[in-house]
Amino acid sequence: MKFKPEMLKAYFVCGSQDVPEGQYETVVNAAIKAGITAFQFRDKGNDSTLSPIDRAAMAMKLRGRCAEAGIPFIVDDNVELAKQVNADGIHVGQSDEKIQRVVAEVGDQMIVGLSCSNEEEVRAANTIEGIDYYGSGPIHPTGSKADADPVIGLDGLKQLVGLTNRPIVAIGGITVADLSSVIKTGAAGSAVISLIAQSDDIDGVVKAMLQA
Ligand code: TZP
Ligand code: MG
Repeated sequence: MKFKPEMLKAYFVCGSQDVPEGQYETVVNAAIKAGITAFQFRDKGNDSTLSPIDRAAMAMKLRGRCAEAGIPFIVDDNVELAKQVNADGIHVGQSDEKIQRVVAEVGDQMIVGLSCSNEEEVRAANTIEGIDYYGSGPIHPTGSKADADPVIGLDGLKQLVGLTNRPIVAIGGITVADLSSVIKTGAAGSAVISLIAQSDDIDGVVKAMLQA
């Protein structure tokens, strides 16, 4: 699937650890139905409620749902799993598998995203060919990632946007009240976990993301 910055507008990131046990598929299906523009499969080792076999099966299933909906299915961190399910994309952090290796291995067949939390990381990433988009440092404190980098705020986001021609998606503690401010910084959209995963109005939240 060819990358377009519009895919970052309403980007849902989620793993089984982010929802009540047994609800993962239901929540992701609801988000897809509501119109998310991308989905990231981020099912994390210790907190995951899925066994490795169930994880691969779930990835395959959700991969199929995204394909039906015409949105990219992006795997967090795990290049092997991304290849196994023929994912549309892979997203890695600074401490995951080296971005140069990821680009060399799957860059010609997959969308490649890289988390860049500060100026230094954006400048370094700019020199590496084959990265499609950056995920920002956390905008606000987040309860969804234990080892999150220091918060950068909307001002920090705006700074990062000014350092690159590549699209940046904002992440970290984003609420509905932030959505239009995020877009005003020049970022391509917002990536959220809890805003959707913990919502009792997934339709309303996704509409707000699309309209921001
Ligand atoms: N990377 C930086 S913050 C974060 C990730 C994966 C968690 C975002 O979750 P939430 O619930 O939208 O703050
Ligand atoms: Mg990671």
